[in-house]
Amino acid sequence: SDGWTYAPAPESAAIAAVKDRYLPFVDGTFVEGHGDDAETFNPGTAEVLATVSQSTTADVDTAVAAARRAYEDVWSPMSGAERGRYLFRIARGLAERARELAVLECLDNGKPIRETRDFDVPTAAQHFFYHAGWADKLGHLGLGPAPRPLGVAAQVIPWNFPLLMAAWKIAPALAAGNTVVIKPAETTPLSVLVLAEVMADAGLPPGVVNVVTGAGDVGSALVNHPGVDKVAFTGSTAVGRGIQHSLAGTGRRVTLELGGKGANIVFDDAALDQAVEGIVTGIFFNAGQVCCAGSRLLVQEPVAEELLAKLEARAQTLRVGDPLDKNTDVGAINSPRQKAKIDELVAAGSEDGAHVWRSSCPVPERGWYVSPTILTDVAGSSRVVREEIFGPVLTVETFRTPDEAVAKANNTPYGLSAGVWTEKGSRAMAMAGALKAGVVWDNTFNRFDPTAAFGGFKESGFGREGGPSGMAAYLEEQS
Ligand code: TXE
Repeated sequence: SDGWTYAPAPESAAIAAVKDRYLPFVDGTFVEGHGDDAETFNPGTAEVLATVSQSTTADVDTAVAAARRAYEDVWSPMSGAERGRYLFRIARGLAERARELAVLECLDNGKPIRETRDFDVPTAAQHFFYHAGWADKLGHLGLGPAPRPLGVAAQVIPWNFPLLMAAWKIAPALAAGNTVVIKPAETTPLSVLVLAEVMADAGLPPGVVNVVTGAGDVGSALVNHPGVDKVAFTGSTAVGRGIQHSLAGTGRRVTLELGGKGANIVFDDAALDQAVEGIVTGIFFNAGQVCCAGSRLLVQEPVAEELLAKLEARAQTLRVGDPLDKNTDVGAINSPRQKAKIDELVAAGSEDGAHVWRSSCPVPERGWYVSPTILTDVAGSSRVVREEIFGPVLTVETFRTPDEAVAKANNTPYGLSAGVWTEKGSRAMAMAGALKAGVVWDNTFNRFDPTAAFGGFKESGFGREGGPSGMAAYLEEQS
């Protein structure tokens, strides 16, 4: 419906298009950062993929100053209709370079090509198409007579959906008339730097979007920069909390999208085969490195045994391996650090008495892989039930009544996502009302749409991305 088509370029060309070295993008040009170069790795092979010139705090100053100039002189005075045309051109540019971007994202992140091709890249383009449509209709947001942009937005994004998180953050900011300085995660900067090329090719005026590179120190300098009016962060709860502290009292607008520990709740009347597919999507999509993953399965006692047998049989069929292989279901873990965290938590669960089931699918010798893992007999107090694992690891608990399911699902400091599997519509609605989660899926899981607001209750953050409220987060209401 949005004119999406896949680019016909052969994959070898897309692999050959990966450059040896990448530069930050500031004020409309790719410029050397003033930090030491850093390497980014291919998680599928553990080999160096490319070298990336790193920004410094001084480079952040330059980028914020460029964004300020672009905001004052060009972008905020521009009509919404004209801004919308740039966003449409960026969306089309993403579609044209879809194959290249899908391969690059697969190589830099480790997720399967099937996911980058069918999800990350097309959904990123959709976000630009959707927000392009808002740019000349801001007066219809219900925000009063004059929705005003905020100014310069500082955006820090994680490594699990690099291109898509960039699109989530940049598209609404630009549609609303803000300018942007964005920092991708240090392990996955490449697709965002190619997005910068797409934006430059779309003729986006210099300074409207700037991409700085680097790790947490650069991210910290960016979000704490006095020249910034709005901060949007997606990442760990610990860093998000720190940002909230350091910005308190500054008057800067903040939205935070943090961790999760989503419950996937299966009632005894559910269509079990369909539920199995939803559970698999919920926890093995992107190898579970998803903030809204359905990482805790809660199943009603009468069907627990049958569901678990079906689930283990299905999980055993998942192919773990080379992310570039179109038949791969579960790719690599993004970094050795993340893999170590997953392994450590599974070991802790085992020590706490959990029964560990693990797929016997062969796994490549090189690269960072974790096979699908299911933990049963887990104690409610165990770290595996309480902490975000962010890997292909599912815990399983049982319940008897809907009230017990709600109590267990809500027994977490997080509140991002939940799933409910039942054939009774009234029960699904009642459960949704009782669950403290920003998104509740009914008989499905991990479905996303630019029209729907996404964000967390409780310690999963605040503010929404997507839909009209996502736009509102980049606007000030003036009467
Ligand atoms: O996150 P960080 P990490 C969770 C997940 C994962 C854990 C750790 O459980 O295992 O967090 O991941 C930048 N000021 N999520 O360590 O450090 C950093 O450079 C400003 C859930 O990778 O939060 C990167 O660009 N920025 C999550 C981004 O923050 C800082 C996605 C995220 O990195 C900073 C990722 C600072 N002080 C991890 N320190 C989700 N919500 O989807 C780091 N950064």
